Amino acid sequence: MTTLDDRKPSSREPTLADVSGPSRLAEPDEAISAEELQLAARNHGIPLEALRYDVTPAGLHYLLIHYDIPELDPATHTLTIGGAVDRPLTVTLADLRERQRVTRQVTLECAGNGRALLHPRPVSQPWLVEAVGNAKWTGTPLAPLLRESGIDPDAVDVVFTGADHGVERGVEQDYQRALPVADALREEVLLAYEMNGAPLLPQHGAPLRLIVPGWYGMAHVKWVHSVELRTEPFEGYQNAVAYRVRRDADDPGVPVTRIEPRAVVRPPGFPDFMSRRRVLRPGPCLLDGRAWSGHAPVVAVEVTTDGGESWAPAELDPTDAGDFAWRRWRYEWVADPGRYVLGARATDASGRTQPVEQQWNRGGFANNMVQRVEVVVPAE
Ligand SMILES: Nc1nc2c(c(=O)[nH]1)N[C@H]1C(S)=C(S)[C@@H](COP(=O)(O)O)O[C@H]1N2
Ligand SMILES: [Mo]
Repeated sequence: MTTLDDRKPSSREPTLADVSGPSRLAEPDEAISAEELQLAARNHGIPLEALRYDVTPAGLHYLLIHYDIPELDPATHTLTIGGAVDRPLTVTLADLRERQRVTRQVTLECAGNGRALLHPRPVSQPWLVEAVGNAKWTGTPLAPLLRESGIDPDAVDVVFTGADHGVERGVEQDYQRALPVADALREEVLLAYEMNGAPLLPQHGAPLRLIVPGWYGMAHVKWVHSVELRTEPFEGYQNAVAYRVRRDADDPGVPVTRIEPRAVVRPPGFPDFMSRRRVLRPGPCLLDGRAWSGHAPVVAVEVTTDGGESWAPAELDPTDAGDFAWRRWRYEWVADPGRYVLGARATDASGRTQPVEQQWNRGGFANNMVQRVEVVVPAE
């Protein structure tokens, strides 16, 4: 593993580049490093058994925090709306709470979900399939506030700035992400101050975060304090450098936006402590899990017990949770003694579905390869 000292030749003055290397791919047989483990310990995934809950309890929801959780006081926190507007606004949390109040169930998934399963592995937060959660977010719609500020007709992007600060590949920055104006004006987009009926927890963006239903996690800016309209496309790091699907380092790539369809299996039976492989008693067994897509509602889920060789249709539970919440699926299986590799595949109303083989890209983004759950059914 490269250490800080390896990168610090004594012959020159230190720079920000000394704290972070370039983005890189792991060598073919390179094990997960202590740096990746450090990120994995900070940014936990949902324990897959928690797929049992329609609404993910806050402490079981996945987490992704690029820098440090900032310290913000809800009593004095303000949100400014400025830039290319006629009437710049500053509102307090109390002002936001007096506005229209909306609660929406939204499935959040990190764009890097699945990254650590890719070959070669992009070195970053090493997610397997657990970077997902489905919560009830309460707040006020963003669009009316934008309209009240009088958007310049030439505005193209809306930049959201969080209070967290850090450095990434040598670039010092506040966490900032832009949305095209039309996407920011969607009626579903919320400035959220509650999660599952309680004030936001520090790690989930307290006291205020953006919720962009249907989009991968990076768009849902936490600890947001500034909203700025721009008449030129935003070229900040998290839009122009990170979060692009690229074939190689020179490819300008395409921006990561909406969530690709995915179904996950709630692992049946009980696990081995180290390997997490499952042990299941022979006989009838209900397989279930969750499925979601940010493009269009999920219309079908299929199940495999042989690692994707053959597929059988699952049933979708009825739902009133809205188009941006995951949906439960179920499948009646009879487990005969043997070894199995379980997985599920979602298809949405736009026709998008999931590949069995990896769709590789440099950052490991938007990878919705079918999950593999290894199960052993011992003969009794
Ligand atoms: N300010 C700020 N907002 C942020 C992030 C961040 O590091 N800073 N991480 C983003 C990413 S990459 C994801 S996946 C989601 C995770 O949200 P959660 O931790 O509430 O699940 O927050 C997004 N919003
Ligand atoms: Mo993310």
